[in-house]
Amino acid sequence: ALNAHQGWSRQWRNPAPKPAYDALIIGGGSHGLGAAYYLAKEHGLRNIAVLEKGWIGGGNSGRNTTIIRSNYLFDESAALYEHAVKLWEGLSQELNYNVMFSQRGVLMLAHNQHDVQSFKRHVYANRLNGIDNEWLTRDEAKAFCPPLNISPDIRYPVLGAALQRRGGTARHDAVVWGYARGADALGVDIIQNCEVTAINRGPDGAVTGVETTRGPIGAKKIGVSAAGHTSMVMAMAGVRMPLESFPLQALVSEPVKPCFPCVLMSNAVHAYISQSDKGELVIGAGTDQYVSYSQQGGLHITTHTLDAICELFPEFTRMKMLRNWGGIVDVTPDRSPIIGKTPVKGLYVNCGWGTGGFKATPGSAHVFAYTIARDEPHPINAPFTLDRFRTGRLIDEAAAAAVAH
Ligand code: FAD
Ligand code: PYC
Repeated sequence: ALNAHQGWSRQWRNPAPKPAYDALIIGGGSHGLGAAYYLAKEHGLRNIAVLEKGWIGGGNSGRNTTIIRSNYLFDESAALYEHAVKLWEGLSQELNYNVMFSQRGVLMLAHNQHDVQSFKRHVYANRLNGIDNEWLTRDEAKAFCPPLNISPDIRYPVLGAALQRRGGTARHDAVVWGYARGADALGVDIIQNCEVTAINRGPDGAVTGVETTRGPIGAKKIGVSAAGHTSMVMAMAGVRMPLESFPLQALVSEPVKPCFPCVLMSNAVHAYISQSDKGELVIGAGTDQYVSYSQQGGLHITTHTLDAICELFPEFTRMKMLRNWGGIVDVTPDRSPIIGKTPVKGLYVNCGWGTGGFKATPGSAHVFAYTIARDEPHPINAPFTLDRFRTGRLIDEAAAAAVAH
C-alpha cells in the first residue's frame, strides 16, 4: 500500500555539516533533539547542529518502553519530572505532531511491608509537591487493572498499589521525529551518520569544536546528550564521569486486542507491562548485572521477567513473544541525572538518566537548552550538578527509580 503514496515531503533536511556553528549537540536522541528545538525556539540560537553517529532515535529513545510518570520522592526530582509531565500534556500541540501521549495511569504494586511503607511515603511526599499519586487497596488495584492476579496464595501477594493517574505512555519514535521536524523548521541542521571522535579545546581550555567522521566542525558551545556513551564522549574532553553503562532489555508480545488498560510495575516480583496502541504487550524489568556496551543482554534476564509476568497475569502464559532488544543506559551512583555545566568552558552535559529518562524528555531538553543558552542552570536543574558527587549533596532516588539498577 505504501507504493501508492507519492510526493511526501521530507520531515527534516539532510544537510552537509557547515565548518562551524554557534552550538553543537552531540547525540540525536529525544533529549538532544529536544534541546536543539528549545534552543532555537526559546533562546533564538538558530545556527545549531545535532550530530548523531547513527540515525536519530536509534539509541535509547527508540528502544525504551515509554513509561511516563513524575511520582519521585525528593523535591528536586519531583520538580524536574513534573516539569516534564506538564510539558508532555501539551507536547502534541506544541510540535503539531501526534506523540500519542496517553495518560492511562501508572500502577506500582506493593508486595511486602517495605513496599507499602515506601509507596505510601511517596504518595504523601508527591501530594505535598502538588503531584497526583494515591494509595489503592488490593481490590481497588484489581478494579483498575482487571487482569491482575490478586490471589493471596501467590509467592508475592499484592498488598496494594500506588497509582499516578496522570502517568502513562507516549509513542517514542513520534517524540524523536516531532522534535526533529520542529528543530529543522527553525533552522537546526540534523546531521546523521556523523560520529564525534574528538573534542577540541583552545589554549584557555575552552571548547573550540569537534572532530567527526564527516570532518572537523567548530563551535564555542557543545552540549552532550549521548546517554549510554556519555563517559566515552566526555573522556574526549578529559572529563571523567561518575557513570556506569549497563544493558537494559525489553520485549514485546504478538499483538492482541486491547486487554490491558494501564501501565503496571512491580519491582519486587520484577517486571513491568503495558499494551501498545499496536496491541503488543510491552514488557521489561531491571538492567543486566554487568557493565557493557553490547546493546543486547542475557537471555536469563528475559526469562526471569516472563516468569514474573506469568505469576502476576496467569492469562498471559500462552502469549507468544515477538522480539526483544537492549539499550545501553548510563547510571549514576544516586540514580539521578546530571544536567549542567562541566569543568570545561563551553561544554555542557545531560546524562545519567539510567533506566528512566524517556519520561523526562521535554523537561530535560527544556532546562538543558536554558543552561546552554545562558551558561547557567535553570532553577529546576540547578541541584543536578556533576559537582554533587564531589560535595556529597546527592539526590538519592534509588527507591523511585522503579526498575532495579
Ligand atoms: P539516546 O536516545 O540514547 O540518544 C543518545 C544518542 O547519542 C544516540 O542516538 C547515540 O547514537 C548518540 N551518540 C553516542 N555517542 C555519539 C558520538 N560519539 N557521536 C555522535 N552521536 C553519538 N525511560 C523511561 O522514562 N521510561 C521507560 O519506560 C524506559 N524504558 C526503557 C527501556 C529500555 C529497554 C531502555 C534501554 C531504556 C529505557 N528508558 C526508559 C530510558 C530512556 O530510554 C533513556 O533515559 C532516554 O531515552 C535517553 O534519551 P537520550 O536522548 O539521552 O539518549
Ligand atoms: O522509569 O518508569 C521508569 C521505567 C519503566 C521502565 C523502565 N523505566
